[in-house]
Amino acid sequence: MNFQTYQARRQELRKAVHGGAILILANAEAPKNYADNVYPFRQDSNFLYYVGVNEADMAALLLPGGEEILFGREEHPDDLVWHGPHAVLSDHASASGFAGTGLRKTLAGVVSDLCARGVEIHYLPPYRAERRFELAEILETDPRTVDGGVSQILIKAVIAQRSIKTDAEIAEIEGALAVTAEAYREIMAATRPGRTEAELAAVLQRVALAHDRQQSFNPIVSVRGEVLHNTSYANTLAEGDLLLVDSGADSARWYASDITRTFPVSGTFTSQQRDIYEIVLAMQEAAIAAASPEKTNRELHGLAALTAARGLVDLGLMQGDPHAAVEAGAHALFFPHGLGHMLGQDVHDMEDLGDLVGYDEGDSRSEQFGLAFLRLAKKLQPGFVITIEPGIYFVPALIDQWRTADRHSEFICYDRLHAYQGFGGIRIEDDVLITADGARVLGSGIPKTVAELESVVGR
Ligand SMILES: [Mn+2]
Repeated sequence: MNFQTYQARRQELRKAVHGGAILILANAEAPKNYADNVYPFRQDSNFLYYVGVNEADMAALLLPGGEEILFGREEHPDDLVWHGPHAVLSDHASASGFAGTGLRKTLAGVVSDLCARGVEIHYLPPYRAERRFELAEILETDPRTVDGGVSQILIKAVIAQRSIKTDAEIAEIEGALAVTAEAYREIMAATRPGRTEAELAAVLQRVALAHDRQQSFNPIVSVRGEVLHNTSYANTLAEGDLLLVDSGADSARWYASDITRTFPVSGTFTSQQRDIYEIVLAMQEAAIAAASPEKTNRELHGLAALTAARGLVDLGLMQGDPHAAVEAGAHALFFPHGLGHMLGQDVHDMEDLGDLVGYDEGDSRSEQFGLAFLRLAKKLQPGFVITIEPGIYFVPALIDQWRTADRHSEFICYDRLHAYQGFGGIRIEDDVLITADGARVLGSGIPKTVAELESVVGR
């Protein structure tokens, strides 16, 4: 990716928005406890996509006539002392193909002049509170009106563009996956009874840091895999536990990766664990095999759910017609989340832009438990990169709740679930490219079958 890549992206965006000016703001540093002590910097993904510069407090303004201005901070003589030699605004402008530059503090004035001339300012939804105030200041409006003023046409144009990954972007995601694969090889080898979740989480951090990469999100490393977003690392691994690891490193250009593997702490699955594992693997394999531009992701989700229901009926944990069970939503006791999401510059790609990323206009999320958490339902297109991440979980509180309410008892064999107290959960996740006639799992492969995992865990 070079300055022409970013220029071309901006040109396409301007064409799609046709009319008005487009304002894309970089992120600011985020203070932890005082202004100079900050969280690791994460650039705004839209700014990365259209400008590609990883520096705080910048802004890009694309004018209707084709003029483009990159705004950045003023250099201070002391900067050389604190920051050493570094790229300045003119360097950033040539790296990203901007002809015009301006000081960030002049942005509000430029926008104000445009507004006075009746030029509409298109901007994207803020997801940080500071951004809302920043926009209010630039647009000379009340912060409470900022969200209502976001540009629908800009949102749709960005989604259309960022949804289709180019070869260079796919190479970035595979670059991220190479680091992630190394981290999984190391964490699997280091897993054994007596180790702590924290020690194993440190393996993921060490491998990414050794490549000078950040995590795409806070990793999950847990023997309580049934707690879906469990980011505490307080447990010690015991014989008989399953360890669920959901993590991914960023690429050099801040594209995400997102992988989940679940494996036995002892290195060998119990027969109970293996039975459930094989169902989850079958759910994932069925969805990957069916993935193509012919299908919607809602259909893939349904296929995974049906595979789960069939497997659980065979195992005696569910009963009745699997189709009817899925229709009723009974399988969601075990598979309570969506099959996956878009992946790209963000791990949940473009989630800041709302449900139009995953749902066509006029379509919306189901209200059914489980299906309501499906982030992506759209018809798939060549160039989409999605995660396919089915799971089966035994959530004691949820099982108790449903049993007490006698919920879906025609489909669920509650008496058989006592034997799964403390089982935890299993999820398997890969990153998948939709191609012209099917799909391709990205990356060079991370152990996934029972035999593959048993040959590497603890070794
Ligand atoms: Mn995911």
